Amino acid sequence: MYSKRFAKETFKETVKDNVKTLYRKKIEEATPQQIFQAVSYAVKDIIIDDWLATQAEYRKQDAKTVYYMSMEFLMGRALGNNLINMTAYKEVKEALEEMNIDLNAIEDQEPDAALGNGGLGRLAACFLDSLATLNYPAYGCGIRYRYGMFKQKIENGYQVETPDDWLMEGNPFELRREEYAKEIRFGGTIRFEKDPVTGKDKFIQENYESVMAIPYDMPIVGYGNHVVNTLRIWDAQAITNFSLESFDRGDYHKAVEQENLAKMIVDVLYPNDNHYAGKELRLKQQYFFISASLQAMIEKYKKDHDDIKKLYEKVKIQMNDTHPTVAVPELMRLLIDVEGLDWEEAWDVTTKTCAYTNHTIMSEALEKWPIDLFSKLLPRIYQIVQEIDRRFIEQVRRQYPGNEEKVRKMAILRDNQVRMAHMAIIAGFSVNGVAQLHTEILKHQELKDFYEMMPEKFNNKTNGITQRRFLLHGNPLLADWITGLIGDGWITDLSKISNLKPYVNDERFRKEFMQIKYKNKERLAKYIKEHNGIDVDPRSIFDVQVKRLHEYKRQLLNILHIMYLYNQIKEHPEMSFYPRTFIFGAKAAAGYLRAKETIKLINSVADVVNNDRSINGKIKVVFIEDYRVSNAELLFAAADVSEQISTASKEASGTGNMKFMLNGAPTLGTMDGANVEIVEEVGEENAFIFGLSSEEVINYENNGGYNPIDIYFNDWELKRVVDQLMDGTYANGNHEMYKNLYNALLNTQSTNKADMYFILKDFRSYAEAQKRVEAAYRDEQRWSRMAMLNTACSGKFTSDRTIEEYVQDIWKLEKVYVPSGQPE
Ligand code: OX2
Repeated sequence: MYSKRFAKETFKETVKDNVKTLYRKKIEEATPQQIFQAVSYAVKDIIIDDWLATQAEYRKQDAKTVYYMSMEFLMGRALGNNLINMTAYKEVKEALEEMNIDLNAIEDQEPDAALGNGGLGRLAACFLDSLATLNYPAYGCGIRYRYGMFKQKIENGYQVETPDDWLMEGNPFELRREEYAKEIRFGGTIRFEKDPVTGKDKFIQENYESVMAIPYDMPIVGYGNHVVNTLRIWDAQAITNFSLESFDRGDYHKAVEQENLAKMIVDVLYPNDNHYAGKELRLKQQYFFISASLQAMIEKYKKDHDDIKKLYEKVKIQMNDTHPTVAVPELMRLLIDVEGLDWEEAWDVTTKTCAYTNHTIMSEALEKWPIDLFSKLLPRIYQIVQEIDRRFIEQVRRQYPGNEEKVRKMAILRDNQVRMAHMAIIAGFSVNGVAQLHTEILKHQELKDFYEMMPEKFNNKTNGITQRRFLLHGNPLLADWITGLIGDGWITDLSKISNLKPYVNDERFRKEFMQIKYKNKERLAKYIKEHNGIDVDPRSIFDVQVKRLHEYKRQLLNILHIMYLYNQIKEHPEMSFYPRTFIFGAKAAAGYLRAKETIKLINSVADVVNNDRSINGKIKVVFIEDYRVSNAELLFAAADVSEQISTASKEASGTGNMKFMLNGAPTLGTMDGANVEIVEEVGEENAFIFGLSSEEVINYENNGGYNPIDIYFNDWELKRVVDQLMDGTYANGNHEMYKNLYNALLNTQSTNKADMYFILKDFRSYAEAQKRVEAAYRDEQRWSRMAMLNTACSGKFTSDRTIEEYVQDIWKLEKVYVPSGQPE
């Protein structure tokens, strides 16, 4: 498709020229990083033509556009992915080989764009890939954090965070768009005036601080269709650089303050997953990128349309969790104060434009801003929120006369807090959960009152992942093999992967499938040797749990079980045991003590177990340092077992579970999140399910929790493991090292806070499921069938399916076909 421009010789020349102009070097003298830059500029050069053509076509067709608003976009690396989607990966690999350059090594030069924490941010990235591939006009809007997700070092078994200086060498794919800069105002006071001419109310913000928001655009390349959408991330800059005239030059202090404010706002991504910290700077970040994005959106709309009241016909705003929900009052402000609409008109537009996705029911993740903080930072926005709340309460009272309990539960402003989720639900025309089970829990538990009052808004959109990154790019051996059998239709239509099913019955194909898995395990073993210095045997079972460290995800259950197995093997050396490599990867939020203790425990168990010659290498434990998108691709491809062991009801969906499935790893998991739907697709006999159901968990919770003490005293093997947290076995004799973990399990102060994630309760069920895993793995025929069936049944879990559902039910976009932007 890009054959014309990717004519090998031309491409090679461009790379050489780039090395020359950028670095005054010959290609033979260039460092790998310099070659990465030179290659990336050559690739961007080609993308630009399609980027221009796409945007021109959108404008020509006056196409409706979705704005995906998100504090996080966990993009990972761009070069390999862009080449894949340009369908030029193999050609470029060849071209570089002819210059003695290894594309893989060049790809490794690129830092991950880690502008996200975990599932929520990676989902946003997968959605952008699918939107472009499916020909839908879309913007991703976010923040260009100076430092992304911290880099994790493991020192002496502990996590140490270091800054992620991802822009150090420059980002070859981004474009700075100074001309679209927007001013953002914080604080000050609001003066009210009647316009002498129109008689309309006017609200004037005074004594505020402001910063400029500068957009950087990154291309989002669709697969093989010439579509290039835009991820627009905003940088902040002091206003003094812009209009020295309008600024009081004498006020040096103010200038410095504004400089600092600008630097601080976009300085760093908050490294919390599923946890709200309530920091003022975070609210500044939110308002900063939302105000900038909405101003740009309206400006763009007005270029081609003059009736702002019909804005909703051309744009939809999807709010990725509550983080961007200040979009509701900000859109109201822009429509009323700037565009001159009255309240009802503005409300009509806003409520037809904004839609909200909920990603969690964890109460500690719910954003509730203290009113005094919120109103000081955003005085005009706060007035608007008050008016939204006032009108909503009136409506509740009309619908439920005399029921003040409803008002108390549903209001936006209550107990000196602004409840952002309530605002999003009240103003949004759509509220969706991210897996069937999660949406049902929202409707019947967490958001019950809202569901009863406005059932029509609620809908489910089960998450998905892009097969282009997580199979085509991450697992080239399997991708080629699948294409050889069923053709390459699966790349843009993953339902076609079910055409593998007939081959599952043929032993020859199952063997080939397992040989590829073996090669991927060798690739990972090499990575582990290089990074951890540990030898792992690719013939052992690769049992993998990679995801953020969180109590509800229960890495602790996994490691306690390993401690239990180790005790067993030590006690019964003759016991038959299939060798197992337990692999973990996880970052803990910097201030999350129990999470950090869990990392230390995993590493300590690894030290003891890996160095105990007496167990003949039957168990190996590996902690992958700095788990991120780029090494995740290696891990999914090499996994035999996918650990998805959250406390039922807590994991809204999960998306790692889908990536493992796609790469042929059966799920060992609870009936939680999207695991339920995975089992539905692949069949319960091809997964290993254990543990309490979500109903059982919710039941316990509604009745004051459960008491783990009985389990502890009645199961001596489990008791021994729990006691080993305190007896120094994994702490060189230190009895305090894991006391927070011990207390979390058995707490001591208040029993209803003991083992809140049901680890002891689910332990035996988990251990038994692990036995089933071993038995299944021993039976090669059976295992290869299970593994291959997982791949063959993964069609539902493409983000292409998810995006089509958002488009049909929520955004109602039209596909736009783009002629190649390549000059002939
Ligand atoms: C995550 C959820 O925890 C996870 O279950 C889900 O798959 C992912 O979002 C994408 O929907 N922060 N991260 C999440 O929710 C929040 C809040």
